[in-house]
Amino acid sequence: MASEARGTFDFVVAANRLPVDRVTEADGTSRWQASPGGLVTAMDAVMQGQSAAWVGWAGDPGEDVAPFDRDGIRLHPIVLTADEVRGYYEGFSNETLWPLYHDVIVPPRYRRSWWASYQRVNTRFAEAIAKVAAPGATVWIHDYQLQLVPALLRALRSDLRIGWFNHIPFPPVELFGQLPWRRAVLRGLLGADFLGFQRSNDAANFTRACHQLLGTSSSGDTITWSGAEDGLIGAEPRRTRTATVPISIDFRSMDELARTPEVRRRAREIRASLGNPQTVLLGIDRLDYTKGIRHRLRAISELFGDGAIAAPEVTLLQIATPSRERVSAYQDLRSQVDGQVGRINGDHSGIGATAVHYLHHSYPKEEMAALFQAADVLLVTPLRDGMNLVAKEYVASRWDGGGALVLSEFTGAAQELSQAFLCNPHDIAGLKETILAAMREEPASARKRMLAMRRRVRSHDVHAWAQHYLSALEAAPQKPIRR
Ligand code: GDG
Repeated sequence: MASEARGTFDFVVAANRLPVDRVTEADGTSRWQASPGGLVTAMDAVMQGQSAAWVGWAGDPGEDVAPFDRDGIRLHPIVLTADEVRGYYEGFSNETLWPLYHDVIVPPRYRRSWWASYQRVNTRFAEAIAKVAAPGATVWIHDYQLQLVPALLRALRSDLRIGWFNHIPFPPVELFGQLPWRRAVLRGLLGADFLGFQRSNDAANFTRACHQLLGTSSSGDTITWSGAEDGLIGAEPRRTRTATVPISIDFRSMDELARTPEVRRRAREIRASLGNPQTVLLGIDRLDYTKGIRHRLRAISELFGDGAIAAPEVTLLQIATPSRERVSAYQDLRSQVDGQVGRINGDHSGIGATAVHYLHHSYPKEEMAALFQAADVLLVTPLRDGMNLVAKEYVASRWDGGGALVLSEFTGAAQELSQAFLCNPHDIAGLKETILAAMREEPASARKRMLAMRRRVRSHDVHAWAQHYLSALEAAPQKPIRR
């Protein structure tokens, strides 16, 4: 392990979580295991060969872990007490910001003690970054859990180049304005040189909120603000550039994985276990109320009820990955989905003819790739989603040009994957028609759609995303020169 460093890292990533999970072995010992995910892959590619550090929570309350090195990257754990996990993470991040930023699908809860905890933890992140960053270093902060960090960090270290990326939507000011601490959040973000968003509407919503709530001015995509009032930024007007930088996936590795003989064999095995239906419909989501699982099940239930589809010829395989299980809205959602699936199967399944196969588990990447291969139609029906990587992973897995994608208009992905079967999940009649259209599409035109979507995701992969983001951050507040 390298000696404790202070201010030597030229590139620093800050995210709620470190890119590793603690796993406990049978003998009680524990070790760190890389957590899977696109962000980790993307950051890995840009961090390699640089002196780089990652600041984040290790995932267990109260755990004081010393900084350690992994694959040439310094991991700098942030300690959260059990109270802070409740206040900053489950409370303010997941029960206040998450629903507020996803169009108040469930009512956000505004609690002053959670806000105090959020401020405290954001300060701790800023102090940790200030400690590890080298003079003039580039700092890339991720997501809604860390919105105060840009300004807090700038107050400690004005020499740094600071960027923030929003993985989730940014709501219209009519909703954002509900937040009792709305001005403090905007001021926090304006500490950055560059703010990246998934969709142009998210960037526009942010700019409008700054204008209405802070009185900033903007020209093109640059916001100008004299932030002296909070004492954090100094008397000079600051300029922050905002832009749309939609995230993506590691196309090549997903494509390669899906082509392996093991995955192909497993895909055939999955179809055989389902009784080799004519049509396998698939849903894979975190069990989250933003993902539109209930609307999807409603449409499917009606399609079975109408006799438009029937088991065993058609079956839905719904994977719902366990998520935020301590938050009550997620517990409610689980009971509702359990109930809906039970009712559909009670009404529409037969012996050896299951209408909905519902699995509340998470699976390794290989199994995900096999599920994608086994599916004729993937149903991605969120009510609101920053991007939705599952849609892009499906496209990357279909090297055979097969499969069809039903995709909600309310995802960031819909802006790029215009050849998908786009739907409005609130319109159940429309959703039913779209599902049937995807099932009935002629193979030749389905293939054309899939190949067009593959070209898009291949050329706009996660590596292109990271490069694009970093060149924008480097040039901000100017636009980067396009090569
Ligand atoms: C947020 C934004 C934005 C899911 N189940 C399993 C599994 N997954 C993987 C998927 C995918 C990822 O988790 C989920 O990404 P999504 O984009 O679909 O959704 P969120 O978790 O809500 O992510 C979202 C994203 O950030 C990135 O900016 O796109 O809009 O909400 O990669 O494959 N992976 C494995 N087993 C599972 O069971 N291995």
